[in-house]
Amino acid sequence: MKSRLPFLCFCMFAIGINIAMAQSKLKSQDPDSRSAKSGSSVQTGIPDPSSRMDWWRDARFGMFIHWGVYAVPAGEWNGKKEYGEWIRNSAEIPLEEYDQFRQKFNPVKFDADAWVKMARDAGMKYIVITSKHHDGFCMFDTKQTDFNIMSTPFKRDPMIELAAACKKYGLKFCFYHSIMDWHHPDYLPRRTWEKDRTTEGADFNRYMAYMKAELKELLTNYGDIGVLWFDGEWENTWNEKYGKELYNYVKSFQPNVLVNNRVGAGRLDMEGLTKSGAFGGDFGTPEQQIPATGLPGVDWETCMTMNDHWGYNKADKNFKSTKEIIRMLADIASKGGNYLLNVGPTAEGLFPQESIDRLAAIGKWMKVNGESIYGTQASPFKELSWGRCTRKTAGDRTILYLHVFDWPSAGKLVLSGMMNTPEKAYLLADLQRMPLKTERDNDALVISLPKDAPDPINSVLVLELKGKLDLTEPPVFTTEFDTFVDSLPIAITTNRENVEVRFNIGPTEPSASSALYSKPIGIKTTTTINARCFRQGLPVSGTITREFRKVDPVRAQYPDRVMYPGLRYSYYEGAWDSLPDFNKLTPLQEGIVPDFIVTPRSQDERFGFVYSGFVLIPETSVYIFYTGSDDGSRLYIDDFPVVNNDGLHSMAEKSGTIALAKGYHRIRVAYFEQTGSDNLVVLLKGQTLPKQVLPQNWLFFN
Ligand code: H79
Repeated sequence: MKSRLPFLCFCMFAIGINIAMAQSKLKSQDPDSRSAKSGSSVQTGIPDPSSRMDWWRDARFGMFIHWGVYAVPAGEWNGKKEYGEWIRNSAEIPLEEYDQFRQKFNPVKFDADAWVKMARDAGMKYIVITSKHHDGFCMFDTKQTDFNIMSTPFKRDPMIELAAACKKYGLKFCFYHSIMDWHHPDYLPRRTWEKDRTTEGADFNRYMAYMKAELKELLTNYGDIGVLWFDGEWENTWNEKYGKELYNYVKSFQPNVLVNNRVGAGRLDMEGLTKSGAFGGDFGTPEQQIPATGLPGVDWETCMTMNDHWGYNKADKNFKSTKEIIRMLADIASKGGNYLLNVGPTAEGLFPQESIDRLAAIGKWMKVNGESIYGTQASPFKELSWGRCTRKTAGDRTILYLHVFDWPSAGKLVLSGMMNTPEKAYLLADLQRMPLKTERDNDALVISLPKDAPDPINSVLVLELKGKLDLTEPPVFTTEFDTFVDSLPIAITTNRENVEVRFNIGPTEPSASSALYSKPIGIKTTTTINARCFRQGLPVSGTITREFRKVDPVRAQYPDRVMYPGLRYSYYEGAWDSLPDFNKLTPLQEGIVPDFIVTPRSQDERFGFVYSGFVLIPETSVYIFYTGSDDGSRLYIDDFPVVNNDGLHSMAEKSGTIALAKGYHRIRVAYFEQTGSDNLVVLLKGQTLPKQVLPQNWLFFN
């Protein structure tokens, strides 16, 4: 459906990270997939994407501020008290009536210095504030519309004051700017309930020009901007083309400004990540949720309310506790993400007292423990029963920060799954850094702790390690094949140092006396293999086990008719969300094609193809077939369903396995495209055949 910018691929992989170690500032590479720093971008004139994002990755914690004229009703309309910044839409307030809030918006108690200081003291490194929310009201001095802060009794531009305060306190100043706009006459669509707002003469391209003019002001009048945080991109008028245009436009004023993924049109719901293949800006934006696991190679930021509303709601007292917030911050950092925590100030210009209290308490914790959050990377461990882990790695040195939520009553903390013995272990809250006793219990490190936790919410323990992180990961089978026809070489690898891999043929776990792995194991019958890492006669990993099955290949077909190069195709039209039963439809066109091309058709969207013929398999083997398609596809060999890649999606690859004897086999591929871009590619891989596009000269019809 969507195409990918080559530039973005570069962002994803050419990312180096600058890590501040406990005492010294060292440069290094992250052991995760965010590594391999590229120096080449310097010559191209494009700012190095890694250094561009360094501050953001180091920051880990920022403040979101939702402030606008919706703070005047403070969440209440016609007796209902459930509203927030969406009040105009949810309570269906007509434009003229909503406009009245303007006259009542006079935040005389607004003190930019105090706001930014509260964020700074909470340990936050950036502020993202609503320059415009969905209601279209501009909280800055814009020349593009009167519907802005200068036409309120306040008559001051709070953004000028906030920009100055951010500069003073060393925070990055950032804007949230809504794409959706319920006020501008050129924005489309209208709300479904807005029966009397005509769309006549509305021109979305003119709206785009309006938004660009606002963004130009935001990027030229307020100094350096850290992030442009777009939102409200999901309506049908927005698309990837506009998104890329806006992305490039904002970077033309400030090349270093970061842009969130909602500038594009490929966000996957509130999980906030971008569909594969779609344009995703600089980082993903999970909203009100934390991903279940880390997302290697993806930058992301969870935004979250402190209570249940973004904009000020006077009745909403359902605030998260300081404990919840601090633990969420550690949880997010342990998964490699940022936390953007929201405050909804009042129409007087004050933070709610509950927010002030929580910010102060978080700040107290951050003052002691900030080092375990800033500039850290995701935990190397999958799950820790007592808390979370963050880390910093530089060269051969690693610091692990163990965030202990549940302080062990027996005074011993067990860290399973790592063989390194730390050079130092101490509590971050302990200024003396009194060494803690550590001992080894097989694959676990047992750390002796004082009886009482230094912090009832999250006490951080520091482990300083030298040498490569040695996690007790089992070895891996490198072959993709679980089945074979005649024989299969089984290769096993590990990237751990100073370990030997021992294996057993059969169901039993390997012991120190099992066979030592040195070269691929050749098998000729159905075989189960178990393998495990050992060091000095002791197991230092779990065991992997896999069964490799000998299978009979599907016999080749020998049609008695002559074979001709190419495939038969049938072409259909229709608006499908998944593959239809083409057998029940009448093709609009039929003919011969050299391979799986999707060009002989009369329209760009809403069409389908079925290709059928024979594939000449050169040698008996197990084969993996793949289809890459946008949208759905299915592949059948000799009527066996081999690949199911059905459904609406951008370019996606799926595979399936089948054992085939040498010779001709029937092949059929069904494909459909709904809207957006179209693509179909069929590939295969054999036991000795590298993965490749199914060659044209293997395809026949009769
Ligand atoms: O500014 C705050 C909210 O006002 C705004 N985003 C945060 C940062 C927000 N707008 N809408 N929502 C939150 C919830 C809306 C969700 C939905 Fe959809 C919009 C459901 C269907 C359309 C986005 C697109 C989520 C799923 C598809």
